[in-house]
Amino acid sequence: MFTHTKTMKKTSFFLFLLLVGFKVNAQYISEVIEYTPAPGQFINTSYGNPEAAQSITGTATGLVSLGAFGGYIVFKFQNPVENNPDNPYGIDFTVFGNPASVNSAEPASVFVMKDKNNNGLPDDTWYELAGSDYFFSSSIKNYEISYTNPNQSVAADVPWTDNQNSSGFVYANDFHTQPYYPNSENFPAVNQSEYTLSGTKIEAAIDLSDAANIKSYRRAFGYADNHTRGNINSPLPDNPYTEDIEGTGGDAFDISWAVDENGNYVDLNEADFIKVQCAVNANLAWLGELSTEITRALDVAPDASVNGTEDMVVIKDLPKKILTNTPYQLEAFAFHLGKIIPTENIIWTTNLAGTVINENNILNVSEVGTLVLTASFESNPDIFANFVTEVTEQADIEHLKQDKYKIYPNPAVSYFQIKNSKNLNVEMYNSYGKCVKKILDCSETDKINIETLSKGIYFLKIEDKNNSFIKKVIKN
Ligand SMILES: [Ca+2]
Ligand SMILES: [Ca+2]
Ligand SMILES: [Ca+2]
Ligand SMILES: [Ca+2]
Repeated sequence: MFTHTKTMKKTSFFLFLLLVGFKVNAQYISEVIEYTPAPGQFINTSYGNPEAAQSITGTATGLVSLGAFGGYIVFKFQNPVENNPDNPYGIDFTVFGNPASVNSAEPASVFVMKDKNNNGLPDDTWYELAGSDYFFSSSIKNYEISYTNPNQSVAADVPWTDNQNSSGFVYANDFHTQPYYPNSENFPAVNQSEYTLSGTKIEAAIDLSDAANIKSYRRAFGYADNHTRGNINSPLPDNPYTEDIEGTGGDAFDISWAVDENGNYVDLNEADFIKVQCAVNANLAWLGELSTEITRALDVAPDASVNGTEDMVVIKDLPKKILTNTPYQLEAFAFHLGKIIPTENIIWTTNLAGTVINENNILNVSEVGTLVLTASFESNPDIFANFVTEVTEQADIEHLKQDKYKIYPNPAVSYFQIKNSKNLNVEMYNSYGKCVKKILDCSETDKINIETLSKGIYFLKIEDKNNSFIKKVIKN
């Protein structure tokens, strides 16, 4: 808990008076200094050009897309953002994205910089604000991705390679027909053959199993375009340590979460510059790439009278389905005001008999059913988090392999077939999410006729006895 001595309170009070005289009103973004998006379906449109970047300044609600992983924007406020201990829940500023629900998060990492050399430029050290997922083993620090310009006059898939030996595409879709690679007219600083973006990549928590209701689950705290808005005229920010939306909602940030390049917390009294960067590399089927949007940001004023939950447990997501007699590594962290408590132990409990969690937090379940995992503070069992997953039989494991149902030929002209298919239900969606074909009891020998469909990208929702998969097929 934060406790203040009387003298500290007095000092803060005078500081508060000073600030009120200084700021007059709440501070909004005064200047966007740099905007370098990754390729994406909104890039080079009115949501992805230099004017869009400027639209997030001031009190009006703008909209700028950062594109796929690594795209970023750098902005400042008129005055430095203070890390004032009297700020509600420690929150110093709020960034507003546009998630419509808890299932439409497009998480971005946030970094802060002090203008140490006092030249008014963001040429000093960036410190990442370590959010809830920063410490997970699946988060990759120093992730680098290189995008190659497909050099077409219309939308085309943009190939990428990363420093983890992976490659893929930012897929073109039918919604947006302009090239997705930042063009020279809007982005003269972006190399027109290839460019590289780097940052911390967090694992996507997306669910494509229902093509009509694609989900990207919200992270616990510390990411932009992650949490829905509340009352934007409220004087209070959201409390990031509760599920509910308080005050303005949006994504609340505390400068005290700043870490150095080794992941150690650093003490910063204020931030002169703020950078927001898309932190996930993922495709959302017919919705296109996961890409952060930012609408505006707000500085938070001190109010020492505000109280609320300050402790939180964060559990790393497991798959929505897990297998019996298979080891899964569990991870959970204890936070106080968003900083890891190194001395707090996590206690795991579950609802299913035959569940073992060993001293290395390896989970093994022997019974099928709905598993509810609970992780709580050892010092206070009232502070806990739950995660729910379905446990299925070992025999299902083959069905979890995405490669099993390969589409061929792909691209296809008149028909395609589905490798290994047997008793499958297949639904075919166009890029507007409309179902254009349904096939029941599909087998590998079935040639699925697409002669009458118009050219473009389609998504197949393939369901077998146990699972559903989303596959992409191109009709030429
Ligand atoms: Ca703070
Ligand atoms: Ca500087
Ligand atoms: Ca909250
Ligand atoms: Ca968004």
